[in-house]
Amino acid sequence: MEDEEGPQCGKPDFVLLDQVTMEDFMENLKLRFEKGRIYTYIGEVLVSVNPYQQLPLYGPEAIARYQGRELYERPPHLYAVANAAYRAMKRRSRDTCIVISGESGAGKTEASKHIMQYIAAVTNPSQRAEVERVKDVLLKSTCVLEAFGNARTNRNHNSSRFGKYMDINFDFKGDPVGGHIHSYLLEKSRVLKQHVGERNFHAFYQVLRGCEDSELRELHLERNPALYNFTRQGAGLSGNIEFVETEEGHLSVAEDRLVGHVAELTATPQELVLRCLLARTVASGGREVIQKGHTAAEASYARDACAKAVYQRLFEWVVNRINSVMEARGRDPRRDGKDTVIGVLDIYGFEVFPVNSFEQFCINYCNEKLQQLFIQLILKQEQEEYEREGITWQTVEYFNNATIVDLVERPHRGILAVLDEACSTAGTITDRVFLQTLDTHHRHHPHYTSRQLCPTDKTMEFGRDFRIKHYAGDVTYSVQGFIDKNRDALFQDFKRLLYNSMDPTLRAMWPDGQQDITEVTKRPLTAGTLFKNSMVALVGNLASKEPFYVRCIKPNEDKVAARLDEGHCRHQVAYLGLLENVRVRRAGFASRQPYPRFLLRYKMTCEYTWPNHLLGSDRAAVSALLEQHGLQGDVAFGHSKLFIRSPRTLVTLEQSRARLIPIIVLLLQKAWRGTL
Ligand code: AD9
Ligand code: MG
Repeated sequence: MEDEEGPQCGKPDFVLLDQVTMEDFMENLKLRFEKGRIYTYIGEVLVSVNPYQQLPLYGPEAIARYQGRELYERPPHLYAVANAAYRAMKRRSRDTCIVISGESGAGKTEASKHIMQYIAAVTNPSQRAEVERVKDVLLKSTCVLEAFGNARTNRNHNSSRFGKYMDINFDFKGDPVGGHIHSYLLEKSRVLKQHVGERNFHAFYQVLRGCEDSELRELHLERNPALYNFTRQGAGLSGNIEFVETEEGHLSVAEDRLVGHVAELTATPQELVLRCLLARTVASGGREVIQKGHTAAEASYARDACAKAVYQRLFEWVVNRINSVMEARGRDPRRDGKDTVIGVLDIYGFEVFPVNSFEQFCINYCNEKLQQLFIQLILKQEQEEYEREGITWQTVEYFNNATIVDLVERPHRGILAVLDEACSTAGTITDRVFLQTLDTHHRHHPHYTSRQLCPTDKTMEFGRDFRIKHYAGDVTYSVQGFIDKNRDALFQDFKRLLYNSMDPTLRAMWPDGQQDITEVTKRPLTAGTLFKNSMVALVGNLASKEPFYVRCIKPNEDKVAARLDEGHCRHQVAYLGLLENVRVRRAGFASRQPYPRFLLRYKMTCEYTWPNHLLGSDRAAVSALLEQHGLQGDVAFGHSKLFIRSPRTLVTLEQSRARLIPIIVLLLQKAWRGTL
């Protein structure tokens, strides 16, 4: 095989390691990485290390090598996983999903793009126009979503600031006929504020850079991003609406001209814009309403809330637009049957910054949920497989992060519930009080601590920080702004203003602006609860599909090519539970392989099976092969697969194979040259 890996590239599957220790695991990972082999399996799970350089692994030729092959036939690759998910979907008409996880910068988004490209490349051989159209939207949508939803952070220059789950619908021919994107919690606070060294969403810079001069004039924008608070760090005034308060407490806008620009761009009356900026409407019992003037601080808060909401709704609008053009069109479900689906999940990775807020809390909670799913599915799958194949086995214990998930989402006492409670108590509860309540509830929780509970720990600030021992590491969160961000309030005045815009697109983004202030009494769900609900739904959805996993590893913190920091990777291998994954995979049985696959790899080691066997069934051939090696006592024969108990057996077979390969290659070369 032209791209067969030799032993110098290490083991293509961690299950083949002699022993499952961190040392052996790391040695193999490192060896492979040095040889440009960034992909390695654990059974059907793909481990991927970000190379931080372009490797010649992708493109049409590589795709062709994987197309229609079984997972084991070629060296480990994303294409093989995409292909396996696709074939499982097609063969068994089962919905499948590919879950890509790993910390920020580990290569999840890049992986999801390669998977999409693979699927696009291998489908629609008959070039149906409608399918081509859907594929085109699928591929191009990524770029648009990245413009609006990605930004440079200190951990990743192109960091996803939203979660994305994309379903691709396939018809009975196995061609993509539609798709749907779910987006999760965009980090909209970034619109206003970025940490030092970070940037706003790419779209802002792209507009300033890419628009013609005339377009910029129409938008009342200058090309230089340093002019705007949104697009540069630090303080500054020009180009941004600021408020001035007179000594008598009268509030006005510093530059009227800017209010005019907002009115023009949102197609709303200038005096209404001004009123929304300076005051809010409140219901004063019954149907009566009054105008209540803002303080300067309230006005700034309201302006910021509006800016964030406008951006968030714009983002949602973009997602909805993409969805509407990807909807499966012109299908007759009675004739065409049910679509099957491949879901691809690419969500923001676990992250730790010097200061972590509500956003990091949500992102890391999301990663806990996905880790939990991984644990459950891996275990479940194993059990089901043994059952299906008629083999008895013993359950293996391994670390379970359920307790951390519980700390966050448990009803009544969980962090999100306590936060909601704080938010529903109008105005009186401060972030500090919220923290105290957390301390009371969780003082004995093994994964929770704070400065109050641990006074000697100076890495946390008293009355401000709490720390969660996440599965992936400790993260200290500052409670500052938690209540505010969770409540996520926006004055109804802005909603109404934008609902009444003359611009139909803008208007359509604000349907809730229709409501009258006296009707708006029901408290909307908080950001945290909405996020939790969407995570629960996501996990339920993924669990209902046949999962394929890609576990991404970030090789170093400096984003440099060809350097694998051992300590850094060790940590990820540990928290991703990869060793446990290998152990579970080997528990009882180190390996299981369908009979044809086993033969393909080892048939050269036995005279009865090389080059082809005449033994009636593959199972009988495998049996003969094992007997010749004296290994028959170490295996169990399942209905369709061979289960191998000890890794030594595999090692013996591997060694035998490695000894023979050079001889066979030599023979083949001779045969080819006609000298045999
Ligand atoms: V985050 O959680 O969204 O912050 P990701 O998505 O895990 O993160 P991403 O895919 O964006 O990370 O990868 C980060 C960078 O690593 C990319 O911008 C590339 O420069 C680089 N990268 C990742 N994967 C590959 C690859 N297979 N080949 C080459 C890669 N470069
Ligand atoms: Mg990403």
